[in-house]
Amino acid sequence: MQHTFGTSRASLASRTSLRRTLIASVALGVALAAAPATAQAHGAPGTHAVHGTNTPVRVTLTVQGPDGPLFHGKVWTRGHDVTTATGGTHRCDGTNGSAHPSAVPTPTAALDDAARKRHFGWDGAWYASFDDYAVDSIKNVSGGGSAYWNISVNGTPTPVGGCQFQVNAGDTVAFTWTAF
Ligand code: B12
Repeated sequence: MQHTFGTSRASLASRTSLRRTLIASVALGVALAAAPATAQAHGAPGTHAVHGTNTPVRVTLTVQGPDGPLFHGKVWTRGHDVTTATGGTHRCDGTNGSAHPSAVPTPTAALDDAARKRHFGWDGAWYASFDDYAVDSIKNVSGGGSAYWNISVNGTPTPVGGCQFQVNAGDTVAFTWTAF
């Protein structure tokens, strides 16, 4: 009897414990599900944007000219239409050339955002064949036939033009004057 009574109390305690565990698990699940969404919505540096979203991201932008740095700073950016004197107005949001199915932040859009905020100019010819701009001059510095503005992200030259490549929060985007 003692044993039966003991088992019954233990069984009740076990069911109560199981219910508490279930409630705690559900609460934890809800909290975990909400946490990443909050971080992404704020675009915190160091976090990566969800692929395929155009949430503004903060990147470090460097423009390295032939005689030294022309710009270095952090910039908030997202994919958007840009306008250049030579190339006119076109999208620059990663959907260029069908590189991404929906808009994303890009290197050239980051350059454009920095240029607008810090009041400097850049220019680029539009190539319909690539659905992209060739960035030809920044702050009136151009390649002049013997150099070009190389685009790299985190130290690696992009394999596509600056409106086709996706940048993520915390990335380092560099436009570097590079001699042929
Ligand atoms: C030569 C060349 C260059 C030269 C062009 C100047 C010169 N003195 O010749 C330089 C070194 C400047 C160059 C730069 C870049 N290039 Co390039 N280049 C080529 C290459 C090998 C031949 C182009 C060519 O002469 N075509 C023949 C002429 C007759 O046709 P064209 O239309 O007049 O050619 C012009 C355009 O191609 C333009 N151009 C060259 N590269 C690029 C890149 C982009 C995005 C755009 C819009 C235009 C453009 O310059 C050419 C000369 O005026 C092609 C590969 C290929 N097989 O096409 C890659 C190619 C076009 N380049 C490419 C890339 C990625 C770049 C860069 C973005 C690399 C980088 N990360 O910096 C940069 C452009 C950066 C910027 N400032 O916007 C890619 C483009 C892919 C894409 N879908 O966007 C290609 C296809 C190579 C590849 N990865 O397969 N490039």
